[in-house]
Order: sequence, then C-alpha cells, then structure tokens
Amino acid sequence: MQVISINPDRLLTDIRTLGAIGRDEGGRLTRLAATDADRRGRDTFVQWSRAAGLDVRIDSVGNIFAIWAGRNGLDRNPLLIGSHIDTVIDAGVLDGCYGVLAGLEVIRTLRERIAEPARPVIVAAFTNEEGVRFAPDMMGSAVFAGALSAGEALAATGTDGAVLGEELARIGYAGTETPGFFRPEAYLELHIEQGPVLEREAAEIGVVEDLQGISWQRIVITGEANHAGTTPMSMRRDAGHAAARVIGFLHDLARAASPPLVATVGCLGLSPGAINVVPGKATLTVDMRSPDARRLGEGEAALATFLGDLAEAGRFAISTTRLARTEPVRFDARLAKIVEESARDLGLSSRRMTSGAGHDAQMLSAIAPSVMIFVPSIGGISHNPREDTREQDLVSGANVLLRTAERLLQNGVQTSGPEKPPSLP
Ligand code: HGY
Ligand code: MN
Ligand code: MN
Repeated sequence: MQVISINPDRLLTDIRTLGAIGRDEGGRLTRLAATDADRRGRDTFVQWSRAAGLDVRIDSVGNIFAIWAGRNGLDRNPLLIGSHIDTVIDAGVLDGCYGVLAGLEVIRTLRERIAEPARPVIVAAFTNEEGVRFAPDMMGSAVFAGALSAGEALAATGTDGAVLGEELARIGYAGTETPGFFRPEAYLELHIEQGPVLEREAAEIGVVEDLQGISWQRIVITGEANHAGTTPMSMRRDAGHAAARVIGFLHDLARAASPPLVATVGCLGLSPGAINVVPGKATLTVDMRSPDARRLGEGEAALATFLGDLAEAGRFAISTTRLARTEPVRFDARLAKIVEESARDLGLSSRRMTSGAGHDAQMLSAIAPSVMIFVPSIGGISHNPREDTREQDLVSGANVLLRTAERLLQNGVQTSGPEKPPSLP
C-alpha cells in the first residue's frame, strides 16, 4: 500500500487560524460552549468543510457533522472521525481542535486520491466536550451516543445562568438532525496527550487502550458569617476553613491511592467574600478520576464520609450535587492494533497507554468500536495557553489517522465490537 501524507501546511495553518478565534483583549483564548466565540469557531469549521466539498449537517444539540458520503449517501455505516472545538478558559489551541482539523485534513487528502469512498467518511465537532459552562462534559457526544437525552442537555443551565438550548438557537446551531441520525461503523479520535508520558518516554504515537472514569460534583458548605475580629476561634463555623480541610483531605487521599486516583478542586468560592468577615458559605467543585472503577467508587465514598464527619464536628450544613459521572472505558482492541500497525508503516514509535483526560471517544465507544491516537504534549502541559506539540508530531499524528482510516476503508472495519455504554447521572 503506497504511503500517502496529509498536507502539513494546510493542517498547521488551520490550527493556527482557528486558534486565533475567541481571544480577549489580553490574548487569552476562550471559546466556551455556545458562546459567540464558539459560534465564530463553528462558523469557521463549517466554512472550511463546505469549501472541501463536504455536506454539513447539524443535530439538535449542535453537533456538527461534515460528511463525505459518495453516491450512496449514508446507506452504509460511516467511518466517523471526531473531537471538539469548544475550549476551557485561557486555553491552548490544540485540545480538541487538533483532532477535528486533522479529521478534515484526512478527508481532504483522501478525496484528492479517491473518487468514491468505500463507505461514507464523516468528521464531527461535538458540542460542549469541556463542560466548563454547561455540565456534564462530553455532552454532545453523550447525546449522540444515547447516554444523555437531548432534552436534558438542552435544558442544562450554565455557570452564567444561560440555558444551552436557548444559547444554541441564539448562535444559530440548534440543528434539525436527530442525534444519532447515523450509526458509525467505527470511531477514531486523534488528540494531544495532555500529559507527560509520551514525551518522557520519547514515544511519537500513543495507542490509547482505555480511559479513566470521571466523577464531578459540586459541594456547598454552609457555616456562619461572623466578625473576623470579635469571634473567638472556638465559636466559629468558618466555611472557608472547612473547604480548606476538604481540599487537604482529597489531596492526601489521591496521593496515597493505589490503583491511581487523581482529585482536583478547580473552583472555589467564598461568601460574602469580605476581608473582615468569617466566610459563612463555601462552594467548591471536585473532579475525581481513576482508571479503576472500584477505586473511583471508593474515593467518592471516602469523600462522602469525610464530609459527614466534618458537618457534624463543625456544625456545618453540607450539600453535594453530582455534575458528571462516567465509568472507565476500554477501547476496541482490533482498532488499537490497526493504529499500532499504521504507526509502524510510517516508521513511528508508539506505546499503548491510558487516557487521563476525558474525551468524546468514551461516549462513542458505547455505540461503535472506538480508539484514540495521541501525540506528545510538550512538558505534558494542557488546559493552559502554553499547551503545545512539535509540528512534526502534529503531522505524524494526522498521518497515522490517515493511514488508519485508509486501512479501515480498504480492508473493511474488522473490530472487537463496542464496549458497554458509559453511565451518566
Ligand atoms: O476534563 C477533561 O478531561 C476533558 O478535557 N474534557
Ligand atoms: Mn479535549
Ligand atoms: Mn480539554
């Protein structure tokens, strides 16, 4: 099989161009789901897809599908390539966007060589993968895969009080297609690793075999606001101190955990938020993850026990709200082998690994054999404007995606079959 390559300049230019969309006056990149900045990013991807001769269709939760169907339309299950183009706050330019733009580039490259695809090939940009404005994360792909109803997603209220369905209509992405209007034969997602493993081991390609389970919750601790000067320490119900103890507990729990567990308090709010007032209320979020389902459940149970004891000892009212919950997922073994062989065909080193980050692929794996391809992140940095990957690695990853797609189109999609569906609240 002759080895073909994507057009590196086209891909790298697209990444830089999309990466310039959604920057504030300080140059920070933020395209939260269904904001005006997200609309501009979406419009750009739709415009590029149409310019590539693809049919663009949008479903009722704003998932965008750029379709190369050939003369038989969608009568055969498509090969689906995808990721997301919404970002976190003060983001890098690669998280999600790299996989979507590489998918578009793979289709452009194949169309330059093949008149008629053996089966339709589609590249998707899923709505609200990050979950920063609207929880849960991986929302669009969860609806597409049937793990969340469109109604629940569209009714989601954001951290700013906005409602997703109204926002999608406002930005012009409340599509007419029914989520799941086609069933993928297989799903491929190319993504930056967002961690240190590939760089540390000097491996060029990550063959992602599985992905961590994720537990998100919001905790509200209610104590009593009081005077910072007159209130004896023994009489305080200081919600800020209670929150600090929760953060310390989670850190120690995760550090000691085996099998591994990671825990993060990413958002913390104290009220009334005055220098001379003992905080009466603390609101914090907890992101807990483990590749081991039992370990994740134990971590959640240990936190619940700690909160119960803290409430009693400190006379606090403590409430928790579950925001997202997915079980660990194993990807398709046959597809992983094809990715590994594709890397080898291109003379690239690879290693099998677990994804620490959540991805749309964990939702798609419920309805179609799925696999992910990683490329190294410089310094393992991500969800940070310093997120970066060497250009040669970006091109290599896209060529492994191309080669894998070629193999699947030429040899048929032999897979091990979809895994059990991810569970969501
Ligand atoms: O949170 C995650 O792991 C992903 O970036 N949404
Ligand atoms: Mn991502
Ligand atoms: Mn991300």
